[in-house]
Amino acid sequence: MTERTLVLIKPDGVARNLVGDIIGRIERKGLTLRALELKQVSDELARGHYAEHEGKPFFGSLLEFITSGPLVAAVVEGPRAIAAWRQIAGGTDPVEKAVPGTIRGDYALVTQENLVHGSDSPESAEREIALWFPELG
Ligand code: RTP
Ligand code: MG
Repeated sequence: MTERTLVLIKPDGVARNLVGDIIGRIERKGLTLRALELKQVSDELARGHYAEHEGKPFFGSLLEFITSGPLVAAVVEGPRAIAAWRQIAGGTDPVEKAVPGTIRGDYALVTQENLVHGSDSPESAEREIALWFPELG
């Protein structure tokens, strides 16, 4: 079943010049780019994107991090795209959960600066794509 998912290459990934590597992994897996944009995120968009984490102890630093510099936002499409992209990304904690061979497992050390984001369900994907790329709706 063809799905769409929202991909973010977070500010740490852009600052570390990992955009080409990360996009390459998406393309080599066989997933297709449907939208791609370099963007400085506003506090409002960051709050909307991470609404599910409001009230958690790391919420403030998460907002600060995601707005700290330009990021890359993309819509990626393919069979089981949501799970496929989360598999390529690796688990949230880049040492305890992400395994070598994944983006986080290969390139990240701390949980906040874990380089990438992917929608975690079809409902999240629909909400996030509408938020980041309203023109695709
Ligand atoms: P994402 O939403 O970015 O794809 O990551 P995820 O599903 O793997 O993780 P999630 O639980 O949704 O958390 C969102 C982002 O918040 C930061 N975080 N920090 N300090 C902490 O304990 C903590 N927990 C989460 C990470 O940047 C995580 O990707
Ligand atoms: Mg998440």
